[in-house]
Amino acid sequence: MIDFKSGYFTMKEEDAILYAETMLNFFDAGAELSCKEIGDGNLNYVFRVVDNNTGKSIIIKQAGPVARISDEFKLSTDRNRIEYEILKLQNDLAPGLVPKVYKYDPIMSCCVMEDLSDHVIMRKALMAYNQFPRFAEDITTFMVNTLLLTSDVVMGHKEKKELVKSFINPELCEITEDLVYTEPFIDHPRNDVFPPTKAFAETALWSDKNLLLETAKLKFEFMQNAQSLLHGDLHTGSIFIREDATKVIDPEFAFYGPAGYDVGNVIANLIFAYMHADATISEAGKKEEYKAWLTATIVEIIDLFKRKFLEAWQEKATEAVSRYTGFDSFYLEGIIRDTSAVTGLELCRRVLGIAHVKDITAIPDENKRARAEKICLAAGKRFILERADIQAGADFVRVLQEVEAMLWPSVFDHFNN
Ligand code: SR1
Ligand code: MG
Repeated sequence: MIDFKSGYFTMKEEDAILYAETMLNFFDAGAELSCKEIGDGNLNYVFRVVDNNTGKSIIIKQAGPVARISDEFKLSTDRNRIEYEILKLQNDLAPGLVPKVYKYDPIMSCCVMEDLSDHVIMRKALMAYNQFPRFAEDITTFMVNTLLLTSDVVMGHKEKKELVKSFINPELCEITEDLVYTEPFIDHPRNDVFPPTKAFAETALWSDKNLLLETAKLKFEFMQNAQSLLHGDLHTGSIFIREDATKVIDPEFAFYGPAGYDVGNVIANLIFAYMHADATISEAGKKEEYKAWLTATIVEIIDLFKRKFLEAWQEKATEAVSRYTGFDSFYLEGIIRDTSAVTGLELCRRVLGIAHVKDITAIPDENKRARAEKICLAAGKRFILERADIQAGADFVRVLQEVEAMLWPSVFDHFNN
């Protein structure tokens, strides 16, 4: 008989059923349980356990000892504790915007949480050209509440330092330091470059010493600036969405870092959706309408984030010097500068590095995929280099559209498609 108390092992679907039956007080005695492993991320196993009679369901998420994407990444299963604790904290800070968590099991390194199967993963929904009118409102509330309220501006400094300690996350931070800030900007053996994009990466990125220098500065900003308790991986695959609801999931990369890291990830991943729509919608009117919704959403997110951030600062700041004239705007400018830089880093790393996004890899036409990738790289480079001048929502869209206009499909591509 399997015992979940004597030591860790990686569960299979049948183990997750037994776990639900023997370790949780969730299903009725006569429940007829079935289970499917539904994880599609790079790291963990996600079991959905359902009572076939009532439809009642739950998620058991287990951290494995190595990443699913590659067993090169050996990772502490403590990330599951981080995920559980931060989801509880985020639910206090931004109620209703994360799933409810019910239990953390330090032996099995699993946590048990609300099943959100009535939502869809946002990346998939965007790739099917769906629009979400509430998203900008919800994600800016989530980001302002989780980022500002965990910073020294609002939180007592001793309490904040306790959180810095308990969310030290060295292995997952190392993944980001390597995969986001280092490898994509050199011809690194772990990169996975689409062959038609390689020459462009060599000329536009890898041979640019100034760009390398800026990425070095940004990497040290990421490692040294314990500004806010970040989600740490806030891409559209970490968001469950419905027309009337937004739920942020998967905060296992959480740690104290620069607030712009989260905001930049959101913006870059909307740009991936934009490039996917551009390459795959054939009807011109529909394409322009969908791209216009995405650019309006990018503008709204940046501008609303700034507005809500300053309002929350007025209402909630406790730090003695925080009300000196101009300090709030100075502080926010730094976050938006970092947002621009991280938008650029994320755009480059998802194209060149080991961890891709489906928005780009699922573009079936090779010429169109290569064009989308080059736009991401060229725009990414500008978001990094020009970060000091990118402050309004409209600036983000301007850079994207200027690059898009420069890399207009050639006459040759038109004849080929
Ligand atoms: C080895 S993990 C690769 C990527 O997947 C996660 O979602 C993070 O984005 C990480 O960089
Ligand atoms: Mg994830």
